[in-house]
Amino acid sequence: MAGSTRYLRYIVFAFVALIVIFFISSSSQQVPDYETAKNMFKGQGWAHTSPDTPAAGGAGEKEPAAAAPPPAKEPVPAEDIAKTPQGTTETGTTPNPYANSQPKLSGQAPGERMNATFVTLARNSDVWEIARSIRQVEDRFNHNYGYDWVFLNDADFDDTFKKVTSALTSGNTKYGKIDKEHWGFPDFIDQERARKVREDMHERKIIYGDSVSYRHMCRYESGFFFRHPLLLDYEWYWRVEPSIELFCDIAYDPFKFMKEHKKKYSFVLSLYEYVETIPTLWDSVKGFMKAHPEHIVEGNSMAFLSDDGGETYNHCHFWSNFEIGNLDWLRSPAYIDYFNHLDRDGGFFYERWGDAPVHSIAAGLMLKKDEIHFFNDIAYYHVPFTHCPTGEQTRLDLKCHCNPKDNFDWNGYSCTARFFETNGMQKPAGYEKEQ
Ligand SMILES: Nc1nc2c(ncn2[C@@H]2O[C@H](COP(=O)(O)OP(=O)(O)OP(=O)(O)O)[C@@H](O)[C@H]2O)c(=O)[nH]1
Ligand SMILES: [Mg+2]
Repeated sequence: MAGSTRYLRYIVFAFVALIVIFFISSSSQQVPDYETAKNMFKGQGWAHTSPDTPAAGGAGEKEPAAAAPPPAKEPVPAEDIAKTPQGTTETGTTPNPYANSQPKLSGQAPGERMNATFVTLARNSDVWEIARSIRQVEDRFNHNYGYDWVFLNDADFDDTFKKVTSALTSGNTKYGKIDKEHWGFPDFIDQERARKVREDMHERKIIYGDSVSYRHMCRYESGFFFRHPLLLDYEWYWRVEPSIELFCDIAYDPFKFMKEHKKKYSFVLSLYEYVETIPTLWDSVKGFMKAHPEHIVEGNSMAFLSDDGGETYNHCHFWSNFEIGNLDWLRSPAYIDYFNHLDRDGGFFYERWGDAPVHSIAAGLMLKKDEIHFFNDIAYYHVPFTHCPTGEQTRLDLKCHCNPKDNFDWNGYSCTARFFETNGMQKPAGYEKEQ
């Protein structure tokens, strides 16, 4: 009897051991967390050589408790935001009849989520181009995280757009219509003068030089998207345009990286702006600096923007079709004063100021150097430029499918080397071979 009890005990013990082994092996198949991903870069002379990146054991070692996002120093009073015409029926969410037609994956990556969303400005006609972008963002990153996606349009989104995009995304989708006052000529713009400029730019074959809608788009991205009612709920955004490509896995949460490392703005590609589109932008910026010296921070990136201490602009900018950034910064009094100053000078219509130099100059002057981050490990394409990560091991670890020869970073037309130099950062190992 004692013998059979012992056998029974052995059987129960073996059974329990099998259950434990099963749980251990299934949990090891989870997506690598931020720490694991960070370790992938160890020894490559990259992630740990930049002054941006903490030494092992520094910040980011422990998951902080889910904390409320820190408020902007002086948040724009709600009534000021409300002054922008958000209360009208034009804005807000367009009902999405397809929102729950597919089961949504909540995302399997462990850890907390940031208060963050993807944001896309698009027309209904962009549906198949944005579908390609969404598929890549989901496959390479978001299917593990399930972040929301906000779509904005100056017209109503149609059913096809909503159906296709909500089927492709793992997080919630929201569809907003842009208020007419944010997508149109402000009353202080001389329409006749603006029309002549467009004609002249058409003659001179300046890309999008004759387009009214492109100008509304650039002004909207410069000064309004972050104030759309659908964006007010979020602290972080990641801008995604139609027809982009992501070439590598993103094995950690870039939103979380931004927050943990106190970043406010980030980029993957930088270049020189087409001078004809911004002849007086820097004059306007100088006017702003004079009117609001209190907004210009110490330890800024003026050396990235100017070769003569601020007298002239060297046209370097971060390419804003990719951005991960902090919405509270864009909604801060400093940024709003900056945008309003530029807007009054009229260059969105009397020239063809792009949102890329507008955002970049703001980040360069109103953020500290180390609040701007370059994501070497996010491999990206928007016609015609590619950012393919420098460093073979990084590309292999992240299952990249870009050709390193296409990497624009160390090309003479890129400003990324300048970014490294002005920030006193060591360039990624192996960059010389990829020039
Ligand atoms: N709703 C809406 N979205 C627009 C309009 N024009 C541009 N967009 C969107 O604004 C973003 C930037 O426009 P793009 O046409 O891509 O401008 P770009 O990147 O400078 O130029 P491309 O080389 O053509 O990509 C994209 O997400 C477009 O879908 C418009 O008139 N209405
Ligand atoms: Mg584009």
